[in-house]
Amino acid sequence: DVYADNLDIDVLIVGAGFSGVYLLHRLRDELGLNTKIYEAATDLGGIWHWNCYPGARVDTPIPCYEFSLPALWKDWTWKEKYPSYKELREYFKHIDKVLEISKDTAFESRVVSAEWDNESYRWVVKTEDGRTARCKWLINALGFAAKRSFPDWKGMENFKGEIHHSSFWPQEGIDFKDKKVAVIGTGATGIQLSQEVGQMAASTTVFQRTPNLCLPMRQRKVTAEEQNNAKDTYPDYFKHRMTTFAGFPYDFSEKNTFDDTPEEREKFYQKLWDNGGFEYWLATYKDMLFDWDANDQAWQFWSKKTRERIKDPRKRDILAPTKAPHAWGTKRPSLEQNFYEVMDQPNNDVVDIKNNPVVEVKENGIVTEDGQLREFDIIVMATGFDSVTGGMKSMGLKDENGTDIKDKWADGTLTYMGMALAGYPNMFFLYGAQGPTAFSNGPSCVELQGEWIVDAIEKARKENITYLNAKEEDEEKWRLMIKELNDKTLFPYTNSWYMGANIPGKIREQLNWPGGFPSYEKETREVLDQGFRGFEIKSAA
Ligand code: NA7
Repeated sequence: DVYADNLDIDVLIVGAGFSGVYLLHRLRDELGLNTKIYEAATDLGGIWHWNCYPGARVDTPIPCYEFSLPALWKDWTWKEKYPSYKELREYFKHIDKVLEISKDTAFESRVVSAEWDNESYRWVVKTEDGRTARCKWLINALGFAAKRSFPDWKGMENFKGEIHHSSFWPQEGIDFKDKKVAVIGTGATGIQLSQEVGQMAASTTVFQRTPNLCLPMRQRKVTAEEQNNAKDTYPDYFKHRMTTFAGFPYDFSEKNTFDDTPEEREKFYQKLWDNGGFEYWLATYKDMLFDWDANDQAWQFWSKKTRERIKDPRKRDILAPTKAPHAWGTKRPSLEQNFYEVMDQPNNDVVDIKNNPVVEVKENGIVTEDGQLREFDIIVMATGFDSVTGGMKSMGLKDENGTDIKDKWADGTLTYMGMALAGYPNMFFLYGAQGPTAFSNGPSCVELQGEWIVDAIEKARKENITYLNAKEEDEEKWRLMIKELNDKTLFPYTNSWYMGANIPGKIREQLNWPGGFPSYEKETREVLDQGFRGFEIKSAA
């Protein structure tokens, strides 16, 4: 019984989103290991369980945003090119039916402590309600958005209306009819939310600190027939996505921006723009994220295209200013469908809180520095997360000497390959710190890192390894590699959650592997091929 106290198993996975589900299947069904999942929520799906705000959908087109396992895609089709959280939840139900994940998942099981026992070589993991599991291997499959973040505005507790965070949305929904709504934040979430709520509420006011340089999604319905006709090509499609920079079905051009004439460039940008989605970001000239002049060309085209959609001149200058707020593409662009038109409606508004910050929340609304009080019935926080590192820092994770990971990471993040931690033997994590995480398509990244973890555990078992601990000097090398790669790009110049800059006091550093899939795969595979290079090993006699 997965809910039993004193579970004694081979592998415990924390989290039942894409990462946890994938690893449970591979470790249990292929390696035959006694594997279980602890999940804080009441269902599978990870982010797609928590995020059920209106308009929540994925920014990756199908069939890229799914597993490559034929058993899963052969009988599955989608309804929209960019599925909503509702369809994604259906997909998780489908996964459950085919792979039987739930039977080995304990729901409502939030992990509050995980400590290594140096006598028995087991992890001892405790849940909030007091159950304990002991396991030979611990896998943190928490995703990068497990710890939500709120502004610390004065007076929030005085607000008489409702306050919601996008990632803690009532499962029964919220009635926005005739309501005056404030949406705080313009990340991927804020854009999706305000685009949708802006069509339902009496008025929607977006509080924007940084404009989101959104791209057109080009959403469309997809038929079962067109998908089934394409399934012959799926094996190659899924193989190909692993060879691209970010695990998408496209990659950066071989060309640099100024290899083309201005006319050729305009044509190329227009083609990417018309294709929609992230192509304008991830299939563009290869120097766009490295060279200021090249980047400026991408910015100019974006600004021209976007400004012509907004009629109100004041809103136009806030949402799509003439001067770039940051290098284009160094902060995550959201995909929108009619965000700019919805914001342009007379009943909706946008407040520039970079120049006119919030000073206080009153019982009936929000006051900005210019003294104006705007009244609201509902405030929606789309203020994001203590991204990438927040999850693992919030589960009571301690190293073999009893030091909390918060202390290990107090002066900056250290990991080995974005999958292991020195001092935390027999533990792996994925889709988190210093992996390809934020610069990747989730399912692709999960398969890339998940495959490595499966192979590592299998190798360790074959070699009777009972203790596998990353070395500090190799963590340091990994951190340096990330820094060197990142320093060549334009990312360091922008305040983004990629750089930890969204959380006050957080160290400013690149939190993701910015080198792309092929280099990540090469580096990590070498570690296995060279006999767990960079790990301290103990084996059973
Ligand atoms: P993000 O991308 O972190 O966006 C959060 C937004 O909230 C962003 O616009 C922030 O402004 C704004 N924010 C955060 N804190 C504050 C405070 N204190 N005051 C005003 N505004 C604030 O989170 P999302 O949920 O949208 O998306 C997370 C990822 O999930 C997304 O990238 C996808 O990969 C899926 P800022 O830009 O920092 O000026």
